[in-house]
Formats: sequence, C-alpha cells, structure tokens
Amino acid sequence: MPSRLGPAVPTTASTSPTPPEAAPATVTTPRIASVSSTTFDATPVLRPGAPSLTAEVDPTRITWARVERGQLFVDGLSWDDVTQGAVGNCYLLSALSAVAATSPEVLTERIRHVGGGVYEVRFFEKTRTGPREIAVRVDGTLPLEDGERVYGGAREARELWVSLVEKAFAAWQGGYEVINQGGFPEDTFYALTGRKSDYVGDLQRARASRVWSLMEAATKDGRPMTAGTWLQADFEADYEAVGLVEGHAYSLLGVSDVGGERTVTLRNPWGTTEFGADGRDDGVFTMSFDAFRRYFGDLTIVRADAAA
Ligand SMILES: [Ca+2]
Ligand SMILES: [Ca+2]
Repeated sequence: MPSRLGPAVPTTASTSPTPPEAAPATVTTPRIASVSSTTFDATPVLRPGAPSLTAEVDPTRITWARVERGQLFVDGLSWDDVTQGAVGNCYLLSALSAVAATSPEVLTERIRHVGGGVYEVRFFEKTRTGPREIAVRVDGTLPLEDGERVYGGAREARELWVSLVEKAFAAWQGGYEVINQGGFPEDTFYALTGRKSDYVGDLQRARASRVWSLMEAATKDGRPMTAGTWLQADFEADYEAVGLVEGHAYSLLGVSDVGGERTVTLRNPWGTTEFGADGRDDGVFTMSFDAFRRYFGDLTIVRADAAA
C-alpha cells in the first residue's frame, strides 16, 4: 500500500526571490489528451463561499480578501509558479506542478474567470464508467494573514491560478482541513487529467532497470510524474541533513542519461529546500539515479493510455 504523502508544510515563507528558470530540457511536449465532450459528462457543481480553514490557522488573524492587482496568470502558467503554503497537500501541489511542466495548456484551459470575480476549475471524478467532469466555482477571495496568503500560491505575488486550483479542490473535497491530511498523487493526477497512474512502491527493492525505463519513457512522452520520500521513522538516513523532507511528494521533472551518467531532476513543491547545493534554492535539484533510489520510496507516473 502506498503511504499517504504529507502533511509537512514549509516552516518559512515558501516564495523565493529568484526568478523562474527554464524547464529542464528533459521535459518534452505534452501528450495528455484534451477533454472530449463525448467521453466525459460535464456536471457543473456550484459551491460558492469560503472553504473552512485548516485547524492550525488562527481564524481571528485571517481576512478573506482578493489579492491586490491579482491576475489569473502572470507570464502564463508555469510549473515553477507553484508554491505550497500551510496546507499538508504536497500530493496536490507536486502533481499540479508536474502537470504544468508537461502539459501547461491542458491546465490553462481547465481554469477560467467566468465573470464577476468568480472562477471555475474543472476536475475529473473517478466513476465506475470512467472520468466524470466536475466544474467547481469559487470566488476570488483567499485567506490572508497580514495581507499575505497563508495557503498555496505562486512565486509571483499577484498570480492567482495556483491558489484558485487549491481553493476549488478544497471546496470540492469539503474544506482546506480535509485536504490538509496528506494524500496520494495518483488521485490528484486523476483529478487533473482524468488518467490513471502507475505506482511503484519501495524503490530500493524494485528492479532498477524497470524503474529507469518507466521514468525514461514518461520523460520522453511528457507524462507527469511524482516521487515520494519515506517517513523518517522508516528510513535509516537523516533526511533533513541532506535537504530532503520526510513523507513528502516531489514533482519528478524528468530523467537524463548522458554518457551513462543517469540523473533525476525533481522539485520540492515548497519552491525551496532541496537536496545538494546547486547554487539556487528554488526547490529544483538533480541527483544521481542511485541517490534517487536510495532516498525516495515511491514513484507515481500518469499512464500513456487514456483508456487505461
Ligand atoms: Ca506564471
Ligand atoms: Ca536548485
């Protein structure tokens, strides 16, 4: 059984002053099919109002307000916009960033301003007969403390799309506290793409050649991936000492094999705190395949076959 990933949250502000960098060259063009109205039932669900706050937040310090000069997208929708806030939902934001890396246009068309300050985000719900589309509408107000977002946001302070996807997901699931309990990236991938995922647990025991070929094929296809760390109690090395977070989901941005030197590029959805020292603490880092198999416990990869 996969372990639930989360609820670690960044202990400091998750925004980094560094500008976004280009996506790793290993991320290729998207292959996720766009929505077909003949395949999916569109069932709009209107759930306005504010999803309840997480238990850790002091509600007396929170003001629900629109972000000043807020814009749905600033410089387009990009994987490195995503920054996790004080919600234990790495399983949501790591997968969101992974889909943004492989298929930004698929996400862009799922998020829109419907007018009057109301936004709609469309998700897929799993049913026995396949994915059913759920359109969630939320207003643009967000929980702010001293004018700053307490939950997920974007590197650019005015950019709204990450916060609105998170708010709509929270509204759909029943509140921010509901999505604060950790979860599985495969569920997020399904909600965002309508596709099932392959799950590889216990990477140390799995055959290395199989793990590599799965990741290499997904990199080539441009299929989103995430990888999760073990809980510290189940692992012999000290995660914090190497810049990793226990029980945490990371976007897996791609793999590369240059002259037999195999590496894996990942991103912490916090947008900070990373393995190694590459000179830029933006959460993005590259590690050897051997180190990846040592420190990471599992892998979730969206399937190529839409019907699967
Ligand atoms: Ca952006
Ligand atoms: Ca970095």
